[in-house]
Amino acid sequence: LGAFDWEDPFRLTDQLSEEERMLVEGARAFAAEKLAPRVTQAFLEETVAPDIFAEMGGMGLLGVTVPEEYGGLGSSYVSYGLIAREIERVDSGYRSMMSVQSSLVMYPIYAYGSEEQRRKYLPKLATGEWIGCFGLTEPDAGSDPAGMKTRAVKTEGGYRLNGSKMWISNSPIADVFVVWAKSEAHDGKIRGFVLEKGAKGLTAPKIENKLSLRASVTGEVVLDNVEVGEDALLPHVQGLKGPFGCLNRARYGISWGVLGAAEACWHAARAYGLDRKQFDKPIAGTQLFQKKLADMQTEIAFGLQGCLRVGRLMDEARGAPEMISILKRNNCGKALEIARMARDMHGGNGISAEFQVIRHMMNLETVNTYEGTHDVHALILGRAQTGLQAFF
Ligand code: TGC
Ligand code: FAD
Repeated sequence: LGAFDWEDPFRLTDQLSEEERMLVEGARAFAAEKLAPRVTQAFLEETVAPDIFAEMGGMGLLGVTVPEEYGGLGSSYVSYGLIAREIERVDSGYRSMMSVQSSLVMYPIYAYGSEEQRRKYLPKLATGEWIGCFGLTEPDAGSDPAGMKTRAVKTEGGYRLNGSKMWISNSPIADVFVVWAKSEAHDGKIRGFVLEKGAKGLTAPKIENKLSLRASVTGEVVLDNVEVGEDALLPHVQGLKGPFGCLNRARYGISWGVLGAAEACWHAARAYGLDRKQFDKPIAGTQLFQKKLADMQTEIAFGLQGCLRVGRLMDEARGAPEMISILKRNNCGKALEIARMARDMHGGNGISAEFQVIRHMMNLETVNTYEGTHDVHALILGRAQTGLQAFF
Protein backbone atom coordinates (compact mmCIF):
# COMPACT_ATOMS: atom_id res chain seq x y z
CA LEU A 1 0.00 0.00 0.00
CA GLY A 2 1.11 3.55 -0.68
CA ALA A 3 1.45 6.66 1.46
CA PHE A 4 -1.50 8.89 2.32
CA ASP A 5 -1.57 12.61 1.55
CA TRP A 6 -4.32 14.10 3.73
CA GLU A 7 -4.69 17.13 1.43
CA ASP A 8 -5.04 15.03 -1.73
CA PRO A 9 -6.51 11.74 -0.48
CA PHE A 10 -7.14 10.08 -3.86
CA ARG A 11 -4.02 11.60 -5.47
CA LEU A 12 -5.95 13.75 -7.91
CA THR A 13 -2.72 15.49 -8.87
CA ASP A 14 -1.26 12.22 -10.17
CA GLN A 15 -4.21 11.91 -12.53
CA LEU A 16 -3.44 15.22 -14.24
CA SER A 17 -1.19 15.84 -17.23
CA GLU A 18 1.92 17.98 -16.93
CA GLU A 19 0.11 20.82 -18.74
CA GLU A 20 -2.84 20.60 -16.34
CA ARG A 21 -0.55 20.66 -13.31
CA MET A 22 1.18 23.78 -14.63
CA LEU A 23 -2.16 25.49 -15.20
CA VAL A 24 -3.18 24.70 -11.62
CA GLU A 25 0.06 26.14 -10.26
CA GLY A 26 -0.30 29.31 -12.34
CA ALA A 27 -3.95 29.84 -11.38
CA ARG A 28 -3.24 29.12 -7.71
CA ALA A 29 -0.39 31.62 -7.60
CA PHE A 30 -2.49 34.24 -9.41
CA ALA A 31 -5.40 33.72 -7.00
CA ALA A 32 -3.13 33.91 -3.96
CA GLU A 33 -1.15 36.94 -5.13
CA LYS A 34 -3.74 39.01 -6.98
CA LEU A 35 -7.14 38.03 -5.62
CA ALA A 36 -6.72 36.93 -1.99
CA PRO A 37 -5.17 40.21 -0.74
CA ARG A 38 -8.16 42.29 -1.81
CA VAL A 39 -11.11 39.97 -1.29
CA THR A 40 -12.00 40.82 2.30
CA GLN A 41 -12.23 44.53 1.60
CA ALA A 42 -14.04 43.98 -1.70
CA PHE A 43 -16.62 41.81 0.05
CA LEU A 44 -17.09 44.15 3.01
CA GLU A 45 -17.37 47.27 0.87
CA GLU A 46 -19.20 45.53 -1.98
CA THR A 47 -16.75 47.07 -4.42
CA VAL A 48 -16.64 46.21 -8.09
CA ALA A 49 -13.18 45.57 -9.50
CA PRO A 50 -13.47 45.55 -13.30
CA ASP A 51 -9.68 45.42 -13.63
CA ILE A 52 -9.82 41.81 -12.42
CA PHE A 53 -11.08 40.83 -15.88
CA ALA A 54 -7.97 42.22 -17.58
CA GLU A 55 -5.77 40.52 -14.98
CA MET A 56 -7.54 37.20 -15.54
CA GLY A 57 -7.32 37.73 -19.29
CA GLY A 58 -3.60 38.41 -19.02
CA MET A 59 -3.21 35.04 -17.30
CA GLY A 60 -5.20 33.23 -20.02
CA LEU A 61 -8.03 32.39 -17.62
CA LEU A 62 -10.89 33.71 -19.79
CA GLY A 63 -12.24 31.41 -22.51
CA VAL A 64 -10.11 28.43 -21.51
CA THR A 65 -11.93 26.09 -23.90
CA VAL A 66 -12.30 28.62 -26.75
CA PRO A 67 -9.83 28.00 -29.63
CA GLU A 68 -6.65 30.06 -29.71
CA GLU A 69 -7.49 31.68 -33.05
CA TYR A 70 -10.24 33.61 -31.23
CA GLY A 71 -8.02 34.54 -28.29
CA GLY A 72 -8.94 31.61 -26.02
CA LEU A 73 -6.58 29.09 -24.48
CA GLY A 74 -7.79 26.18 -26.64
CA SER A 75 -7.55 23.92 -23.62
CA SER A 76 -9.73 21.19 -22.11
CA TYR A 77 -12.77 21.12 -19.84
CA VAL A 78 -10.62 19.52 -17.16
CA SER A 79 -8.30 22.55 -17.34
CA TYR A 80 -11.28 24.89 -17.11
CA GLY A 81 -12.55 23.09 -14.01
CA LEU A 82 -9.16 23.05 -12.33
CA ILE A 83 -8.86 26.82 -12.83
CA ALA A 84 -12.37 27.41 -11.44
CA ARG A 85 -11.37 25.46 -8.31
CA GLU A 86 -8.32 27.68 -7.78
CA ILE A 87 -10.22 30.95 -8.25
CA GLU A 88 -13.12 29.90 -6.01
CA ARG A 89 -10.64 28.86 -3.32
CA VAL A 90 -10.46 32.65 -2.83
CA ASP A 91 -14.05 33.69 -3.56
CA SER A 92 -17.12 32.38 -5.39
CA GLY A 93 -17.73 35.88 -6.74
CA TYR A 94 -14.39 35.98 -8.56
CA ARG A 95 -15.10 32.55 -10.04
CA SER A 96 -18.53 33.83 -11.04
CA MET A 97 -16.94 36.69 -12.97
CA MET A 98 -14.75 34.20 -14.80
CA SER A 99 -17.47 31.62 -15.50
CA VAL A 100 -19.95 34.13 -16.85
CA GLN A 101 -17.34 35.60 -19.20
CA SER A 102 -16.09 32.17 -20.35
CA SER A 103 -19.11 29.84 -20.40
CA LEU A 104 -22.03 32.20 -20.70
CA VAL A 105 -20.68 34.91 -23.01
CA MET A 106 -17.68 33.60 -24.97
CA TYR A 107 -19.08 30.09 -25.38
CA PRO A 108 -22.41 31.12 -27.01
CA ILE A 109 -20.69 33.63 -29.28
CA TYR A 110 -18.25 30.91 -30.31
CA ALA A 111 -20.78 28.07 -30.60
CA TYR A 112 -23.81 29.92 -31.97
CA GLY A 113 -22.33 33.11 -33.44
CA SER A 114 -21.47 34.12 -37.00
CA GLU A 115 -17.82 34.34 -38.02
CA GLU A 116 -18.10 38.16 -37.85
CA GLN A 117 -19.48 37.98 -34.29
CA ARG A 118 -16.69 35.61 -33.23
CA ARG A 119 -13.98 37.87 -34.64
CA LYS A 120 -15.52 41.04 -33.28
CA TYR A 121 -16.18 39.95 -29.69
CA LEU A 122 -14.09 36.94 -28.66
CA PRO A 123 -10.55 38.39 -28.69
CA LYS A 124 -11.51 41.39 -26.55
CA LEU A 125 -13.53 39.22 -24.16
CA ALA A 126 -10.53 36.89 -23.87
CA THR A 127 -8.18 39.68 -22.82
CA GLY A 128 -10.79 41.10 -20.44
CA GLU A 129 -10.79 44.41 -22.30
CA TRP A 130 -14.54 43.84 -22.71
CA ILE A 131 -16.71 42.46 -19.91
CA GLY A 132 -19.70 40.27 -20.73
CA CYS A 133 -22.97 39.28 -19.07
CA PHE A 134 -25.71 36.72 -19.75
CA GLY A 135 -29.36 37.62 -19.35
CA LEU A 136 -31.74 34.68 -19.01
CA THR A 137 -33.48 35.07 -15.62
CA GLU A 138 -36.34 37.53 -15.27
CA PRO A 139 -38.29 38.82 -12.28
CA ASP A 140 -41.05 36.28 -13.00
CA ALA A 141 -38.99 33.55 -14.67
CA GLY A 142 -36.14 32.01 -12.67
CA SER A 143 -36.26 28.22 -12.42
CA ASP A 144 -38.67 28.25 -15.35
CA PRO A 145 -36.90 30.29 -18.03
CA ALA A 146 -39.42 29.10 -20.64
CA GLY A 147 -41.79 31.56 -18.94
CA MET A 148 -39.72 34.58 -19.99
CA LYS A 149 -41.58 37.69 -21.11
CA THR A 150 -38.76 39.45 -22.98
CA ARG A 151 -39.74 39.81 -26.63
CA ALA A 152 -37.95 40.56 -29.89
CA VAL A 153 -40.05 42.00 -32.70
CA LYS A 154 -38.81 42.18 -36.30
CA THR A 155 -38.13 45.64 -37.69
CA GLU A 156 -36.99 46.68 -41.15
CA GLY A 157 -33.30 46.36 -40.40
CA GLY A 158 -33.28 43.99 -37.44
CA TYR A 159 -35.14 43.62 -34.14
CA ARG A 160 -36.70 45.66 -31.35
CA LEU A 161 -36.32 44.20 -27.85
CA ASN A 162 -38.45 44.82 -24.78
CA GLY A 163 -38.31 43.21 -21.36
CA SER A 164 -36.25 42.99 -18.23
CA LYS A 165 -33.71 40.55 -16.83
CA MET A 166 -33.03 40.13 -13.12
CA TRP A 167 -30.04 38.94 -11.08
CA ILE A 168 -27.54 39.28 -13.90
CA SER A 169 -23.89 38.85 -12.89
CA ASN A 170 -21.57 41.59 -14.22
CA SER A 171 -24.39 43.54 -15.93
CA PRO A 172 -23.69 46.99 -14.38
CA ILE A 173 -20.12 46.89 -15.72
CA ALA A 174 -20.75 44.94 -18.92
CA ASP A 175 -19.77 45.99 -22.43
CA VAL A 176 -21.35 42.97 -24.12
CA PHE A 177 -24.79 41.58 -23.24
CA VAL A 178 -25.89 38.11 -24.37
CA VAL A 179 -29.66 38.33 -23.93
CA TRP A 180 -32.31 35.67 -24.55
CA ALA A 181 -35.74 36.67 -25.83
CA LYS A 182 -38.78 35.12 -27.52
CA SER A 183 -38.75 36.18 -31.14
CA GLU A 184 -42.04 36.69 -32.93
CA ALA A 185 -40.29 36.34 -36.28
CA HIS A 186 -39.18 32.81 -35.27
CA ASP A 187 -42.55 31.38 -34.15
CA GLY A 188 -42.03 32.75 -30.62
CA LYS A 189 -38.93 30.60 -30.15
CA ILE A 190 -36.17 31.72 -27.77
CA ARG A 191 -33.29 33.38 -29.62
CA GLY A 192 -30.01 34.88 -28.42
CA PHE A 193 -28.96 38.47 -29.14
CA VAL A 194 -25.62 40.17 -28.57
CA LEU A 195 -26.13 43.77 -27.44
CA GLU A 196 -23.56 46.42 -26.71
CA LYS A 197 -23.27 48.93 -23.91
CA GLY A 198 -24.62 52.32 -24.95
CA ALA A 199 -27.46 50.96 -27.09
CA LYS A 200 -30.41 53.33 -26.77
CA GLY A 201 -32.94 51.97 -24.25
CA LEU A 202 -30.49 49.51 -22.66
CA THR A 203 -29.74 50.03 -18.96
CA ALA A 204 -28.25 47.79 -16.28
CA PRO A 205 -28.90 49.10 -12.77
CA LYS A 206 -26.99 47.49 -9.92
CA ILE A 207 -28.83 45.38 -7.36
CA GLU A 208 -27.79 46.82 -4.00
CA ASN A 209 -27.46 45.26 -0.54
CA LYS A 210 -26.68 41.66 -1.39
CA LEU A 211 -25.40 39.78 1.64
CA SER A 212 -23.81 37.09 -0.55
CA LEU A 213 -21.36 37.22 -3.48
CA ARG A 214 -20.55 40.83 -2.63
CA ALA A 215 -17.23 40.87 -4.52
CA SER A 216 -19.11 40.22 -7.78
CA VAL A 217 -21.54 42.84 -9.03
CA THR A 218 -25.09 41.82 -9.96
CA GLY A 219 -27.72 43.88 -11.74
CA GLU A 220 -30.80 44.05 -13.88
CA VAL A 221 -30.87 44.40 -17.65
CA VAL A 222 -33.70 46.63 -18.80
CA LEU A 223 -34.63 46.64 -22.48
CA ASP A 224 -36.86 49.53 -23.41
CA ASN A 225 -37.43 49.45 -27.16
CA VAL A 226 -33.80 48.57 -27.86
CA GLU A 227 -33.24 48.52 -31.63
CA VAL A 228 -30.54 46.21 -32.97
CA GLY A 229 -29.47 45.16 -36.45
CA GLU A 230 -29.83 41.66 -37.93
CA ASP A 231 -26.17 41.17 -37.05
CA ALA A 232 -27.04 41.10 -33.31
CA LEU A 233 -28.89 37.79 -33.64
CA LEU A 234 -26.95 34.61 -32.77
CA PRO A 235 -27.76 32.75 -35.98
CA HIS A 236 -26.97 29.15 -35.13
CA VAL A 237 -29.32 28.19 -32.31
CA GLN A 238 -32.94 28.50 -31.33
CA GLY A 239 -35.01 27.30 -28.39
CA LEU A 240 -34.07 26.72 -24.76
CA LYS A 241 -31.22 24.46 -25.80
CA GLY A 242 -29.32 27.67 -26.65
CA PRO A 243 -29.03 28.99 -23.09
CA PHE A 244 -28.90 25.46 -21.67
CA GLY A 245 -25.87 24.65 -23.84
CA CYS A 246 -24.08 27.49 -22.05
CA LEU A 247 -25.41 26.53 -18.64
CA ASN A 248 -24.09 22.98 -19.01
CA ARG A 249 -20.57 24.37 -19.21
CA ALA A 250 -20.96 26.94 -16.45
CA ARG A 251 -22.59 24.40 -14.10
CA TYR A 252 -19.72 22.01 -14.74
CA GLY A 253 -17.16 24.73 -13.84
CA ILE A 254 -19.14 25.61 -10.70
CA SER A 255 -18.99 21.96 -9.62
CA TRP A 256 -15.20 22.18 -9.46
CA GLY A 257 -15.25 25.73 -8.14
CA VAL A 258 -17.33 25.10 -5.04
CA LEU A 259 -14.93 22.37 -4.00
CA GLY A 260 -12.16 24.98 -4.02
CA ALA A 261 -14.23 27.07 -1.61
CA ALA A 262 -14.93 23.94 0.46
CA GLU A 263 -11.22 23.08 0.58
CA ALA A 264 -10.41 26.60 1.78
CA CYS A 265 -12.95 26.16 4.63
CA TRP A 266 -11.72 22.66 5.48
CA HIS A 267 -8.07 23.74 5.61
CA ALA A 268 -8.96 26.80 7.67
CA ALA A 269 -10.92 24.69 10.18
CA ARG A 270 -8.05 22.20 10.51
CA ALA A 271 -5.47 24.94 11.05
CA TYR A 272 -7.70 26.72 13.54
CA GLY A 273 -8.35 23.50 15.46
CA LEU A 274 -4.64 22.76 15.75
CA ASP A 275 -3.96 26.24 17.07
CA ARG A 276 -6.95 26.81 19.33
CA LYS A 277 -6.77 25.29 22.81
CA GLN A 278 -9.71 24.68 25.14
CA PHE A 279 -9.77 22.41 28.20
CA ASP A 280 -5.95 22.47 27.99
CA LYS A 281 -5.68 20.82 24.58
CA PRO A 282 -6.06 21.71 20.90
CA ILE A 283 -9.70 21.40 19.87
CA ALA A 284 -8.44 19.43 16.82
CA GLY A 285 -7.57 16.70 19.34
CA THR A 286 -11.24 16.09 20.17
CA GLN A 287 -13.27 13.31 18.60
CA LEU A 288 -16.10 15.54 17.41
CA PHE A 289 -13.72 17.96 15.71
CA GLN A 290 -11.91 15.14 13.94
CA LYS A 291 -15.17 13.57 12.75
CA LYS A 292 -16.06 16.88 11.11
CA LEU A 293 -12.64 17.07 9.43
CA ALA A 294 -13.05 13.48 8.20
CA ASP A 295 -16.49 14.27 6.76
CA MET A 296 -15.11 17.32 4.94
CA GLN A 297 -12.16 15.43 3.52
CA THR A 298 -14.35 12.54 2.36
CA GLU A 299 -16.96 14.66 0.60
CA ILE A 300 -14.34 16.82 -1.12
CA ALA A 301 -12.31 13.81 -2.25
CA PHE A 302 -15.35 12.09 -3.78
CA GLY A 303 -16.56 15.34 -5.33
CA LEU A 304 -13.25 16.01 -7.04
CA GLN A 305 -13.09 12.50 -8.48
CA GLY A 306 -16.58 12.98 -9.90
CA CYS A 307 -15.57 16.30 -11.47
CA LEU A 308 -12.46 14.81 -13.03
CA ARG A 309 -14.41 11.87 -14.46
CA VAL A 310 -17.12 14.08 -15.98
CA GLY A 311 -14.50 16.55 -17.22
CA ARG A 312 -12.66 13.76 -19.05
CA LEU A 313 -15.97 12.59 -20.54
CA MET A 314 -16.74 16.14 -21.68
CA ASP A 315 -13.33 16.32 -23.32
CA GLU A 316 -14.27 13.12 -25.19
CA ALA A 317 -17.67 14.67 -26.08
CA ARG A 318 -19.37 12.00 -23.94
CA GLY A 319 -20.52 14.19 -21.03
CA ALA A 320 -24.31 14.39 -20.47
CA PRO A 321 -26.23 17.27 -18.85
CA GLU A 322 -27.57 14.91 -16.16
CA MET A 323 -24.00 14.05 -15.11
CA ILE A 324 -23.46 17.77 -14.61
CA SER A 325 -26.68 18.00 -12.55
CA ILE A 326 -25.34 15.30 -10.21
CA LEU A 327 -22.12 17.26 -9.74
CA LYS A 328 -23.62 20.74 -9.50
CA ARG A 329 -26.28 19.67 -7.01
CA ASN A 330 -24.16 17.49 -4.77
CA ASN A 331 -20.99 19.57 -4.77
CA CYS A 332 -22.82 22.84 -4.05
CA GLY A 333 -24.85 21.22 -1.28
CA LYS A 334 -21.80 19.59 0.29
CA ALA A 335 -19.66 22.72 -0.04
CA LEU A 336 -22.35 24.74 1.72
CA GLU A 337 -22.54 22.17 4.55
CA ILE A 338 -18.74 22.21 4.84
CA ALA A 339 -18.61 26.01 4.98
CA ARG A 340 -21.31 26.09 7.67
CA MET A 341 -19.42 23.42 9.61
CA ALA A 342 -16.13 25.31 9.32
CA ARG A 343 -17.85 28.45 10.55
CA ASP A 344 -19.05 26.57 13.61
CA MET A 345 -15.61 25.05 14.25
CA HIS A 346 -14.14 28.56 14.43
CA GLY A 347 -16.46 29.45 17.30
CA GLY A 348 -17.01 33.20 17.71
CA ASN A 349 -14.07 33.97 15.45
CA GLY A 350 -16.00 32.19 12.70
CA ILE A 351 -18.29 35.15 12.26
CA SER A 352 -15.40 37.56 11.65
CA ALA A 353 -14.46 38.47 8.08
CA GLU A 354 -10.85 38.04 9.09
CA PHE A 355 -11.24 34.25 9.29
CA GLN A 356 -12.88 34.07 5.82
CA VAL A 357 -15.15 31.07 6.40
CA ILE A 358 -18.39 33.00 6.86
CA ARG A 359 -17.72 34.82 3.57
CA HIS A 360 -17.49 31.48 1.78
CA MET A 361 -20.60 30.27 3.59
CA MET A 362 -22.62 33.29 2.53
CA ASN A 363 -21.35 33.06 -1.05
CA LEU A 364 -22.23 29.40 -1.33
CA GLU A 365 -25.88 30.18 -0.54
CA THR A 366 -25.99 31.93 -3.91
CA VAL A 367 -24.05 29.24 -5.73
CA ASN A 368 -26.48 26.61 -4.41
CA THR A 369 -29.30 28.66 -5.98
CA TYR A 370 -28.02 30.00 -9.29
CA GLU A 371 -27.53 27.92 -12.43
CA GLY A 372 -30.43 25.69 -11.33
CA THR A 373 -31.28 25.39 -7.65
CA HIS A 374 -30.38 22.30 -5.62
CA ASP A 375 -33.99 21.10 -5.91
CA VAL A 376 -34.33 21.85 -9.62
CA HIS A 377 -31.32 19.59 -10.29
CA ALA A 378 -33.03 16.89 -8.20
CA LEU A 379 -36.04 17.19 -10.51
CA ILE A 380 -33.82 16.95 -13.61
CA LEU A 381 -32.33 13.74 -12.17
CA GLY A 382 -35.73 12.41 -11.08
CA ARG A 383 -37.06 12.92 -14.60
CA ALA A 384 -34.06 11.16 -16.10
CA GLN A 385 -34.67 8.11 -13.90
CA THR A 386 -38.44 7.83 -14.10
CA GLY A 387 -39.36 9.47 -17.37
CA LEU A 388 -41.90 11.49 -15.34
CA GLN A 389 -41.45 15.21 -15.10
CA ALA A 390 -42.33 16.72 -11.72
CA PHE A 391 -41.77 20.42 -12.46
CA PHE A 392 -45.48 21.14 -12.75
P1 TGC B 1 -37.14 21.04 -21.22
O1 TGC B 1 -38.45 20.63 -21.82
O2 TGC B 1 -36.47 20.13 -20.28
O3 TGC B 1 -36.13 21.41 -22.39
C1 TGC B 1 -36.43 22.41 -23.35
C2 TGC B 1 -35.42 22.28 -24.48
O4 TGC B 1 -34.10 22.50 -23.96
C3 TGC B 1 -33.30 21.30 -24.14
N1 TGC B 1 -32.51 21.10 -22.93
C4 TGC B 1 -31.19 21.10 -22.92
N2 TGC B 1 -30.29 21.24 -23.92
C5 TGC B 1 -29.00 21.21 -23.59
N3 TGC B 1 -28.57 21.04 -22.30
C6 TGC B 1 -29.45 20.90 -21.28
N4 TGC B 1 -29.01 20.79 -20.04
C7 TGC B 1 -30.82 20.93 -21.57
N5 TGC B 1 -31.94 20.84 -20.82
C8 TGC B 1 -32.97 20.93 -21.67
C9 TGC B 1 -34.31 20.18 -24.34
O5 TGC B 1 -33.75 19.12 -25.07
C10 TGC B 1 -35.39 20.90 -25.11
O6 TGC B 1 -34.95 21.05 -26.44
P2 TGC B 1 -36.00 21.00 -27.67
O7 TGC B 1 -35.15 21.14 -28.88
O8 TGC B 1 -36.70 19.66 -27.54
O9 TGC B 1 -36.95 22.14 -27.45
O10 TGC B 1 -37.38 22.44 -20.55
P3 TGC B 1 -38.16 22.83 -19.29
O11 TGC B 1 -38.80 24.16 -19.57
O12 TGC B 1 -39.08 21.71 -18.84
O13 TGC B 1 -36.92 23.01 -18.28
C11 TGC B 1 -37.02 22.65 -17.00
C12 TGC B 1 -35.73 22.90 -16.19
C13 TGC B 1 -36.15 23.12 -14.78
C14 TGC B 1 -34.84 21.69 -16.29
C15 TGC B 1 -34.90 24.08 -16.67
O14 TGC B 1 -35.69 25.10 -17.04
C16 TGC B 1 -33.81 24.53 -15.70
O15 TGC B 1 -32.72 24.00 -15.71
N6 TGC B 1 -34.07 25.58 -14.89
C17 TGC B 1 -33.03 26.24 -14.11
C18 TGC B 1 -32.76 27.59 -14.74
C19 TGC B 1 -31.31 28.00 -14.64
O16 TGC B 1 -30.41 27.20 -14.45
N7 TGC B 1 -31.08 29.29 -14.80
C20 TGC B 1 -29.73 29.78 -14.78
C21 TGC B 1 -29.67 31.22 -15.16
S1 TGC B 1 -28.02 31.76 -15.54
C22 TGC B 1 -27.26 31.87 -14.04
O17 TGC B 1 -27.75 31.54 -13.03
C23 TGC B 1 -25.88 32.38 -14.11
S2 TGC B 1 -25.11 32.61 -12.60
C24 TGC B 1 -23.52 32.49 -13.16
C25 TGC B 1 -22.49 32.98 -12.28
O18 TGC B 1 -22.56 34.15 -11.79
O19 TGC B 1 -21.50 32.20 -12.11
P1 FAD C 1 -37.37 30.50 -8.04
O1 FAD C 1 -37.34 29.80 -9.33
O2 FAD C 1 -38.54 31.36 -7.74
O3 FAD C 1 -37.22 29.41 -6.88
C1 FAD C 1 -37.56 29.67 -5.50
C2 FAD C 1 -37.60 28.32 -4.77
O4 FAD C 1 -38.61 27.48 -5.35
C3 FAD C 1 -36.28 27.52 -4.87
O5 FAD C 1 -36.06 26.85 -3.66
C4 FAD C 1 -36.57 26.50 -5.96
O6 FAD C 1 -35.80 25.31 -5.82
C5 FAD C 1 -38.06 26.23 -5.72
N1 FAD C 1 -38.73 25.74 -6.93
C6 FAD C 1 -38.86 26.38 -8.13
N2 FAD C 1 -39.53 25.60 -8.98
C7 FAD C 1 -39.81 24.45 -8.33
C8 FAD C 1 -40.46 23.23 -8.69
N3 FAD C 1 -40.98 23.05 -9.91
N4 FAD C 1 -40.55 22.26 -7.77
C9 FAD C 1 -40.03 22.42 -6.52
N5 FAD C 1 -39.39 23.54 -6.11
C10 FAD C 1 -39.28 24.52 -7.02
N6 FAD C 1 -29.37 34.53 -13.95
C11 FAD C 1 -28.96 34.84 -15.20
O7 FAD C 1 -29.68 34.66 -16.18
N7 FAD C 1 -27.71 35.35 -15.40
C12 FAD C 1 -26.84 35.60 -14.38
O8 FAD C 1 -25.71 36.05 -14.63
C13 FAD C 1 -27.28 35.31 -13.05
N8 FAD C 1 -26.45 35.60 -12.00
C14 FAD C 1 -26.95 35.49 -10.73
C15 FAD C 1 -26.21 35.99 -9.67
C16 FAD C 1 -26.72 35.95 -8.37
C17 FAD C 1 -25.96 36.57 -7.25
C18 FAD C 1 -27.99 35.34 -8.13
C19 FAD C 1 -28.57 35.26 -6.74
C20 FAD C 1 -28.72 34.83 -9.18
C21 FAD C 1 -28.23 34.91 -10.49
N9 FAD C 1 -28.99 34.49 -11.60
C22 FAD C 1 -28.57 34.76 -12.87
C23 FAD C 1 -30.36 34.00 -11.40
C24 FAD C 1 -30.44 32.55 -10.92
O9 FAD C 1 -30.16 31.66 -11.96
C25 FAD C 1 -31.86 32.33 -10.34
O10 FAD C 1 -31.92 33.02 -9.12
C26 FAD C 1 -32.15 30.85 -10.15
O11 FAD C 1 -32.28 30.19 -11.39
C27 FAD C 1 -33.44 30.63 -9.34
O12 FAD C 1 -34.50 31.40 -9.83
P2 FAD C 1 -35.34 32.34 -8.84
O13 FAD C 1 -34.41 33.16 -8.06
O14 FAD C 1 -36.39 33.01 -9.64
O15 FAD C 1 -36.03 31.33 -7.81
